[in-house]
Amino acid sequence: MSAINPRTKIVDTDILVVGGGMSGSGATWEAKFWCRGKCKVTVVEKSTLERGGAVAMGLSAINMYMGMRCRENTPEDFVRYVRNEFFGILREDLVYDIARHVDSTVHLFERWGLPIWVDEKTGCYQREGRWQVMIHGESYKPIVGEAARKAADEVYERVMLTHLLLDERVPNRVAGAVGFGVRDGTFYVFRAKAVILTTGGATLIYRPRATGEGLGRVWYAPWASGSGYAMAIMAGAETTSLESRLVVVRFKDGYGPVGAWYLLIKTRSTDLYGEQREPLPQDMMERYKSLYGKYAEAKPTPTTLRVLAVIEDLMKGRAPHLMQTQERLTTQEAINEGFEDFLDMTISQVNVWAGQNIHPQQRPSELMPTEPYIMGSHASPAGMWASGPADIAPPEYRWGPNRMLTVEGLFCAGDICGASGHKFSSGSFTEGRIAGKSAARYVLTQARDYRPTISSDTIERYKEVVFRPMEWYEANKGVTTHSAARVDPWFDINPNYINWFQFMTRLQKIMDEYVAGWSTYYQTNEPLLNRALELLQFLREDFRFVGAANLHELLRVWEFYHRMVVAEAVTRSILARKETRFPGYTIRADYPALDDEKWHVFVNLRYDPRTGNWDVYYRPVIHIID
Ligand code: SFD
Ligand code: AMP
Repeated sequence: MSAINPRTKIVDTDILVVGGGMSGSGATWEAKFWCRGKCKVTVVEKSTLERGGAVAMGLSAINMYMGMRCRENTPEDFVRYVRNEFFGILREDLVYDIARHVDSTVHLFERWGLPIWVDEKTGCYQREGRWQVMIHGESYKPIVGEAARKAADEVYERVMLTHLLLDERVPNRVAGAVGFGVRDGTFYVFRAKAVILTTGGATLIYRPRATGEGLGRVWYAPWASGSGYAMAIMAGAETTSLESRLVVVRFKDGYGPVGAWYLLIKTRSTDLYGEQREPLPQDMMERYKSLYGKYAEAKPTPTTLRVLAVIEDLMKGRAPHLMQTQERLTTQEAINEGFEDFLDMTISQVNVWAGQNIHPQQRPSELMPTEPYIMGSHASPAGMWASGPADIAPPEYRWGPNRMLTVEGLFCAGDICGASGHKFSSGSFTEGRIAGKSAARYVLTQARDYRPTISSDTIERYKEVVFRPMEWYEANKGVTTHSAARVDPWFDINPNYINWFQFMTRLQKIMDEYVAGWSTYYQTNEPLLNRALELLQFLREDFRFVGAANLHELLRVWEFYHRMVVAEAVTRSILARKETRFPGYTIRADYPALDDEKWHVFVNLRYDPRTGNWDVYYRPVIHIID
């Protein structure tokens, strides 16, 4: 290394938790408990524990709570609900496992100081809908993050991890991870017996609707960079259900969520001509039944179909879809609830109201389907393929400790674990607890005598790889059009390097136009997907020309590298499922109907880190709840 000479810090630990968001906090907290002083737990977060992750801005509801102490729901009820949501494609063992433990997590949050609304008549939590409870949640993440901070043996913040390390002696075994300090440029090497990936989902793989003004404003967190998926894929772990990208209907431009408006405040939404889409009109329902079979009739209407109805209105010129807020904001209580919903969770929506003179008490607000996100915790099951719990997982779903991926010693939770969505914030923390407990048992038993083998050559090689974009920039900055290009990456023209912004723009254009982004109304077909793979290959080749002027840009570069890896996996997964299973999310225009006889299976992928080849696996869907 010439111009850049970062110092190296090597950290030895037993359990490495990558990401300190909802699931990472749960994993840290629970792992520490089960270690009982006999193993070390280290958490690494690219921002801070108190404001890291999707819950950084706060939330207004906890979307997964059974209410078993009030006899409201059972875990079995929840599995049936999620089964309908995902048109039958789910790992019931994983969903059930979270459902049976989630209530205790919510009670912990309350004990730690999170204000949860209580229904004075029943003494139970105030429901938003059947599965959701209301909170005053601006400070949700600081409360949860504090628990992780107090539990962890060591906390590294402002450190972004970029690659997992595989053991050099034991095949297919994780040995740690590397990354860099985003503030001081230290090169970090973590050696561990178990690694838990909890880095959340992926936004900005697809071109967002805001491309100039409000650039980067998206519903899910803009810093959700798909790092955990990418690192696991690059290490050879199996993926699942990546063809099911999440698209949700949101208040236009501010991306305010709709749940509280429909379920708590009971607001209607309509197309431009006042026609409601819930319940679906008869003609729409008949058409959906002929295309998607029995799933179309599920109650409540599956999210994919609610989204599809809005997309079709857009296509037919019946837009804008409107949330008729003025019909319900007629009492002070409803006004308070409506405003608090956004002030707790998506302040930008209130800014849009203020900036565009929208009085929600007087006129409706436009709704819009988002660009696609890759997530395993909301109403989509995208993610990694994990081993299930010993007591309920069938043998096909159990090859190691609970939540271990197909790479030995590597665990997942939250958005990263696939085929088990609808966990939201509470379920993600719960799954983190499950993975943390499982990893603690693993390092104290099976992996007790394991010592990571990582050579100093490997460490030096990764150091070069990680900082190469800064080296490349230093070597070529003399011929740029803008010496202060950092301020305006659009106009930074250089014959030898591209910056992170240009790399991002190219990725988003490919994904939007070829892989079912919003500009094609979420539709694609086989030739488009194959062309996308070709263009992604060129993009991957050009990664060697990406330059980073400083550490902040280096962070952006690696975030978009991770997104590119996920983009390729998503494209290959959509290609591999020759039907339309999740219609409001991804439409295969060449196979527009659902085909349960042939395609009641998981679509999984594996990238081989030695050969660079991808394989597709079709895994069985086994239903274990009646
Ligand atoms: O209404 C690295 N979510 C909601 N959940 C609810 O329970 N209720 C709601 O009301 C929810 N709504 C909602 C939600 C999210 C957002 C953004 C909005 C509204 C506007 C969903 C939950 O937030 C979500 O399910 C969980 O947070 C998922 O948890 P997890 O742990 O999988 O992801 P995370 O919390 O984002 O944490 C990831 C962490 O990893 C860090 N990280 N660290 C080091 N190195 C790297 N390479 C890293 N990459 C990432 C991140 O910084 C982060 O801290 S509603 O709309 O549905
Ligand atoms: P959202 O605000 O859209 O993220 O939704 C929050 C929660 O409410 C999630 O659990 C959704 O599945 C659920 N939800 C949102 N809208 C509806 C609806 N119209 N019917 C049933 N459930 C909904």
